[in-house]
Amino acid sequence: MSASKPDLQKTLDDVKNLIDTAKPLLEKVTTLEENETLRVQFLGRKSKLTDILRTLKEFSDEDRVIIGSEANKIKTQLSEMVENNSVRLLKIKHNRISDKEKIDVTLPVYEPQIGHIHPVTQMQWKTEDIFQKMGFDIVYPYEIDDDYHNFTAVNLPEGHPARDNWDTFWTEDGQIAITHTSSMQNRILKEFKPPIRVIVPGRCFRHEATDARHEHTFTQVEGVYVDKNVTLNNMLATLKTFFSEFYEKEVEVKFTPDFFPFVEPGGMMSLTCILCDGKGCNVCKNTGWLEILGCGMIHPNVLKMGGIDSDVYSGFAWGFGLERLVMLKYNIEDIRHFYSGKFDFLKQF
Ligand code: FA5
Repeated sequence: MSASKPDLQKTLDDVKNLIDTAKPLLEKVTTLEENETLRVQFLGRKSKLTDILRTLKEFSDEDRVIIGSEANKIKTQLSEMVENNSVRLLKIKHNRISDKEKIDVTLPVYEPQIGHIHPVTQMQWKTEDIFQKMGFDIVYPYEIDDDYHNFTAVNLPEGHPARDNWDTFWTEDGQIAITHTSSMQNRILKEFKPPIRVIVPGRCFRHEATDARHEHTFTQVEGVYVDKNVTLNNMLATLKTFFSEFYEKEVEVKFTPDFFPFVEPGGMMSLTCILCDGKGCNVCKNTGWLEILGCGMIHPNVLKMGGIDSDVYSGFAWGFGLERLVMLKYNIEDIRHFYSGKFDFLKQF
C-alpha cells in the first residue's frame, strides 16, 4: 500500500486552527500554573505544533517552506503570549500591579526624557579643545589636596595674610578642598620640562556666601606656560586667541596690575564686553570691558619651588572661572542656576 500523499491545505488549516484555539485560552489565563499548562499543550514536545513540524520532511521542498514559515509565525505568536502572561502574572504575584489592571498595549508611550551634557561641562570640553589645538596638555587637579600645594608652593607660606583671600574648607585632618587650580602649579613645574604648556580645568571650593556671581563650588581653568624669554605679551596673545575662539568673535584683551602672591607682575585681564561688543552696557557698567581673570608672570619663588631655574626660564599663569565665562556667553544673570538642579534652566542648553 502506498503512503497517503501529505495534504498542504489541510496542514495549513491545522496550523491556523491551532492559533484560533490557543489564543482565546491564553488571553484568559489568570495563574502561572495555567499558563505553563497551555505552554506545554501548544508549544511542548508533544504538542500538535511539534507534530506538524515533524511531518515537514514528507512534503516537497516548496510546500515545506510554506508550512515551515506559517508554523514558525504561529510558534512566535504563541511564545510571545506565554512570555507576556508570565511577566504579567509574576508582577501580580509580587504585588507590583493589581490583578484588575489590564495592560492596554495600544496606549501611546511616554516620551523618554533624554539627558544631555551640563552647559559648564560642554564649555569645559570646548575650552580643552581650543587649548589642545594651541599645544597645551591637560592636567586635572586633586579636589582634596594638602596645604603645601594649595598655598605654600604658590608663595603663600603659613601665616601669610593673603591666604585669607581664599576662604577655605578644611577637612578634620588638615587637608583642603582646593580653593583654586593653582594647587597644581608646583606638580606641573616639577613633572613637565620646559617648554611647559598645561591647562588645569577642575572644581574649586570656597567657604563664602553665595550670590549672583559667587558659588561655593565652581570651575576654574588654570594655565601654566614656561619657556625661555616668555613675556606678558605672549600671555595676552594666548588668551586673546582663546577668548576669540571661545566666544566665536574677535575680542580685545588688556592687563591691569593687581596683586596675587604667586605672580609678579600680577594682574587682572579684561576683555571687550561680549554682550555689547565694547560699546557699553549695564553688565560692563558702561566701560566696554569685563574683568575676567587673574594672571601674571610666575613668581621666581614659585619657579624655584618647582625646580625651574628662574634665571633661565620665565613663564606666565592665569586662572579663570568657567561659570562666569559661560554666563557671559549665554547671558545668564545668576551663577546659582547652574547647580540648582532646575531642569527648565538646564534644558535650554
Ligand atoms: C585665583 O584663584 C588665582 N589662583 C588665579 C590666578 C592663577 C591668578 C594664576 C594668577 C595666576 P581668584 O580668587 O581671583 O584668583 O579667582 C579666579 C577666578 O575664579 C575669578 O576671576 C572668578 O572668575 C573665579 N571665581 C573665584 N571665586 C569664585 C566663586 N566663589 N564663584 C565663582 N567663580 C569664582
